[in-house]
This record gives sequence, C-alpha cells and structure tokens, in this order.
Amino acid sequence: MAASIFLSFSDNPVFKQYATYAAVVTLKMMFLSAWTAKHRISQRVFINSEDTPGKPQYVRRDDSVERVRRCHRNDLENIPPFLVLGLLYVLTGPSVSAASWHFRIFAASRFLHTVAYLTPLPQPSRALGFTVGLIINVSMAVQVIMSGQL
Ligand code: GSH
Repeated sequence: MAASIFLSFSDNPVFKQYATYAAVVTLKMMFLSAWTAKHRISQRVFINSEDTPGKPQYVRRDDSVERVRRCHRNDLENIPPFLVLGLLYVLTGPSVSAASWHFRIFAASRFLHTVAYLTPLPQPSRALGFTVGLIINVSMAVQVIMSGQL
C-alpha cells in the first residue's frame, strides 16, 4: 500500500531514512559553498570588484577555486533530483531495506565524487561516483513511474 502523504519521523521508517540521508547530502553540498569561500579568501581570488576594494588585481580566476565550483555545480545537478525523486519514491511504499540501500549508496557515491574531485583522485573514481548516483536516481524515478499511471 502506498505510504501516507502525511509523513513524520515516528510513523514511517522509510521517510526517516530519506530525511536523514537528504539532510546529510544537502549539508555536504552546502559545505562546498563555504569551501569555495575559504579558497577565495586564502587564494585572494574574487569574482566581483566590490569584494576586493582598491585591489582590482585580485578579481581573477584560479583553478583551485574553479575546481570547488565545478564540484559544487555537479552536486547541484544531482542532489536536488535526489531530494525530489527520493521523496516520491518514499511515497510508493518501498521496503525499508530497499530504500535504505538506495539512500546509502547515493550518499556514498556523492561523497566519493566530492573526494575524487577535490583531491583530485585519478579517473575513473569521479566518474564512478557520478555514475552510481545517477543510477540510483534513475532507479527511483523508474519505480515512481511504474507505481503510477501514465
Ligand atoms: N555537467 C556534467 C559535465 O559537464 O561533466 C555532466 C556529466 C557529469 O556529471 N560527469 C561527471 C563529472 O564529474 C563524471 S566525469 N563531471 C565534471 C563536472 O561536472 O564538473
């Protein structure tokens, strides 16, 4: 039976799992904003002239900052879809075990992607992180579509 749309931590263990992993990956994604800011300040690499008054030479690009930004952008391409698809998937009433494996593997894949991008680790480690997360999102989307009516 499909899960109730009125979800809470106490009465739906699958939603509890979803909420926990959603918070973890969202925090990880938000961390990359702070990490970008840290790199900008320590490398003196600013994007706007008002961020470095009187020092226009610091309005420049730098690969260490761009790398963190690319990593963050990749999270933005993958984590919001997880948040939407994961919630819809919870509403299809999956087993706790199947759902937790989806959420766990997605979270692990995004941590692998981040570590591989920022270290950087040799490919295909980053591609693996990206691909596994993508497969999980596709799997949840397919299950949502299959449990609905087109
Ligand atoms: N928007 C991505 C891109 O332009 O590369 C789509 C494909 C993708 O996400 N590829 C992964 C990646 O880490 C695995 S190679 N791409 C680098 C990036 O998004 O900066």
